[in-house]
Amino acid sequence: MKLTKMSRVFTWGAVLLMLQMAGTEPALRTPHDKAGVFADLSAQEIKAVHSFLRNRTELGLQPSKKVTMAKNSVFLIELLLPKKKHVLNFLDKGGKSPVREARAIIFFGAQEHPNITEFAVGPLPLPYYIRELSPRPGHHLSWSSRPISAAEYDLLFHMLRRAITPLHQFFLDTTGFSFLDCDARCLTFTDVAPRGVESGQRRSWLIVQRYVEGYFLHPTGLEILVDHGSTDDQDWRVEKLWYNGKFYDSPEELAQKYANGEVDTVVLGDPLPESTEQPPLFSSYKRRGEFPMPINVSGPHIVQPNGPRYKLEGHTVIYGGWSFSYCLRTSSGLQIFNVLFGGERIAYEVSVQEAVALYGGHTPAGMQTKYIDVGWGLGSVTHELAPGIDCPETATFLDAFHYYDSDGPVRYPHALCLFEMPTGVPLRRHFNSNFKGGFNFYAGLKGYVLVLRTTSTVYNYDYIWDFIFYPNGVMETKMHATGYVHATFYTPEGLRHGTRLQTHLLGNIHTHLVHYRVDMDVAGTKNSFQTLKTKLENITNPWSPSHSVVQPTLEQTQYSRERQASFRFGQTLPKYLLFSSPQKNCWEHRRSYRLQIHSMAEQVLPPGCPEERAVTWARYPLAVTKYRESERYSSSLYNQNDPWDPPVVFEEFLQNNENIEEEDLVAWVTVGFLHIPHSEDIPNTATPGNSVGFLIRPFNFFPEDPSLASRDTVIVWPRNKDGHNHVQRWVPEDRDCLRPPPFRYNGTYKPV
Ligand SMILES: [Cu+2]
Repeated sequence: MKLTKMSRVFTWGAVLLMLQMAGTEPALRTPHDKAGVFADLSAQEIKAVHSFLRNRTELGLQPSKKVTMAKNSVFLIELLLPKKKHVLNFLDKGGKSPVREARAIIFFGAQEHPNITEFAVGPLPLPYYIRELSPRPGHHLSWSSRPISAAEYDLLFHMLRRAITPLHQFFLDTTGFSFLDCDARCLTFTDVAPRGVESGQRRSWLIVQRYVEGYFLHPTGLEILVDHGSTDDQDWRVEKLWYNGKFYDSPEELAQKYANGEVDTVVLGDPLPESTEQPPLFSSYKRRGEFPMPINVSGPHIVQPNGPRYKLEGHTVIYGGWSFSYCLRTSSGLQIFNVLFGGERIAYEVSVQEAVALYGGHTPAGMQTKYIDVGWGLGSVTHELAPGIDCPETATFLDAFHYYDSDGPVRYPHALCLFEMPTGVPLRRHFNSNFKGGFNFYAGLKGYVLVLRTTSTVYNYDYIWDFIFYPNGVMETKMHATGYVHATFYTPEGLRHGTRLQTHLLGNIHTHLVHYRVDMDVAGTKNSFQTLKTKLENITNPWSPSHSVVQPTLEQTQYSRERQASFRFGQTLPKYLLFSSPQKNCWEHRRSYRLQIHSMAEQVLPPGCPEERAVTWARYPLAVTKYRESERYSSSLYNQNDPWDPPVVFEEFLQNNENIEEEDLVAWVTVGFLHIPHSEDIPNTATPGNSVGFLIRPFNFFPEDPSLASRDTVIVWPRNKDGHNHVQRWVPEDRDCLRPPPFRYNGTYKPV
């Protein structure tokens, strides 16, 4: 047994040594061709599933774009992941390839009791069966929990235009904009969620805004509550209005009171600059102002003189010691699978599960807002990345296909990018002084990382999602928040809940929280979880007994049950969170990977408050559970619009309090930050300081730093007899400077 462990350790070392000596390409082979098992559905596969469903006449399907709620339509088609045991059997044991299936969500609106049903459709690429996927036992997907669709927005606009006709003059007088015959001076709205106060409701507060560049920052002071729960849009009603601090029961009441001079109105100035001499709109990106030292030339670029140093084989990425497969899941976002370093598995899956933003405010829309973004198509809003801005020009840009509220696959060009970049800081370096004005040697390993990136633009906000791979076996995930803040109309009372950002604008306080699933497989699926911390001891100084020594000692805790390994916010999270294999390294330490969390998140909602049921994962910066197929996702498309009775309740994953020793473990990580908007959030929240994430780092996993295999090391030896320093390097010095490709950006995404 021991021999096997030792031989594994030494084999890897020997491979490195052989590679350095032989100067050849790495000989390690991983079955990349097999990784197609994780690949997102292709456009052809989506089409095949869609046409298979359309041909099932008993489903009575109609196009999604048909502007009615009373229809049956396919809302979403995405990959249905096979069971992990089947995938591992295929990848590791030569078992048969798991059946490829799609998950299809159908909204059955054309019936007396409308419902949502999820199906498995397979086998791909030529499907011939359909199987209902049941939600958790005892739960059914309520009709009101479905995400909003383009058809529903169409109907909402129609209904709103009709209902608020009496307010036409009021709008013109107070905003200069309107909903009718408006041309360049139109009003629009932002709807907030959750939509109501209890399960079964679909009552949305709409913030009426002037439709100008950055309209999110142009509330008019009017918010409207609309009940749009019925499948017959003729039943939809304006229930209430709020204008500048006061509630009104109907548009007619507000119009009448306005005509009577009984409304405390705020007349907004014209937001559109009349001439080019005037400064641009405050919500615009257009340049204004001047730096003390203006810069008039373009900045540094990344060049790859020898082309990319990573390889992309289908959906699998190979880079130095790393290999992994990626998936851009339409519903929830970026996932990576089968993460290997040096041919050994470290994680089976690392994936984004949910992103929420929970607000406070004085206006009804402000106090109502609890955005749970998977319910807004978090994984589908992956719009085009700009070379040189969103990713370096040298990046490989990858398209994505989503079927979300459409009638066929939609191509999102350049939705993902993959690139290597210099970090600007050495991975390791040392100046070995001879303390006589010279050195014995200098050595450094250039800092490079590989980044896989996508973004989600959820209306006003943009999330940038990164998976970052370092050559020393460290992997990092990061979420940067940017885009427009969610803002409401300024009233003096609003200052309790935010910051005044403009004459009529309040940036509302909110907390961003992101949930990740980290299915660690540290050298196999049998892992344990333990923490290390320090404890001070006060002992008699052994070499000076009249004195004492106060020093830290190591304190290790082994966790045996899920509840024990669920850390609440407010509780101190030990600094060293270790996922360990039963294998030991040559020094008898368990081969482990460490989870290191970078976050400023806190408990936002008290456990048990109504909407908190949808985000019970947000109670825990870290919870460790035993792998279960029924616990693949901590949230769902439906948690947003029925947070009171959601189909997925993370807390239930912990209820059976399973054993977690020598088991297949999953770490669930919550990261986030409190965002108190400030004037510099105009026009947009900036990425510096607004990123959170975590790292997984080897801890006694390798016999030594595995980046020793990198050829980017440079060693300088002091002058020899001829007076020259000797520079030792493993790749030729780069004297070229290739020009990057010219800037290109398209900006469209189209059905295919
Ligand atoms: Cu924010």
